[in-house]
Amino acid sequence: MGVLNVTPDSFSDGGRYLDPQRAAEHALEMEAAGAAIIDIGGESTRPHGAREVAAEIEIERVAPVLKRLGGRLRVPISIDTRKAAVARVALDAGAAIVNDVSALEADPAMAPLVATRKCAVVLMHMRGGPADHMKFAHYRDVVGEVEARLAARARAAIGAGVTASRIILDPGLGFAKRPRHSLALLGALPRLCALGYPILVGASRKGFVRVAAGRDPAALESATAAVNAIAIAAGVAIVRVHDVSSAVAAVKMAAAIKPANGGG
Ligand code: PMM
Repeated sequence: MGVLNVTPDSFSDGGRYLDPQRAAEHALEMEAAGAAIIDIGGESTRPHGAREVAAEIEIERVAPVLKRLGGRLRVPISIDTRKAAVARVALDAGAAIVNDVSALEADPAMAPLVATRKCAVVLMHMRGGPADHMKFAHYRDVVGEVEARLAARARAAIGAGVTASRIILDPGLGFAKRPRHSLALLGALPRLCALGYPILVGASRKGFVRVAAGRDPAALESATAAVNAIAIAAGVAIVRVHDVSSAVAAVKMAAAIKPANGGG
């Protein structure tokens, strides 16, 4: 899943794709580089100091990009939003997946929308909102608590009419999580995969990767690729990334090694 942030302030690519033409070109570049999904977002959710954005502003940012992409991408589009009004516009413009970092909690209209449109949905674990989630980064058993919460959100979605086979779960690395929490969750991916839903992991360039790799962009990309390879080897279905070429190489490599059938 290639990330396209149409925002002025996302932590790694904020401001680069505010021009709709440039954003659409980048989506096509990511597809050419091997992305299987393009995730478009108009609200920054970076860990510190993200500002809440009105639905109208999110729509003003993403709608022109969706319009330019209309029919030009072969891969599905995912809309990264917590707001039903934004998701509706994106679904009308052809998006196939709603990526909701609030796991359908922020907007009561979101679950019915996803259910009636029969789109896929990413339910991500977070506590609080984009502006204050780090206040809630306290756990006794981060893996157990995230696992239980994701299972509960999947049940809630099914209760609201969402088909189970359209649900994707995401531990929400870096969201209401200190680096040690994100690392513990990465160590427990087989357990999250055992919940029975495809798992999505977004590690790309996040703070806990920076802790390991430092600020050098090449080192950060290598460390991100390492996390992606490990995630795929652990059974993860989707990795959300900024640098698609490096992720495709890491994913292909990990997938090539994965079958433990003793063949050859
Ligand atoms: N991370 C960000 C934004 N949206 N969505 C999902 N499902 N999972 C994530 O980990 C996630 C997300 C923040 O990263 P960005 O600002 O680089 O997009």
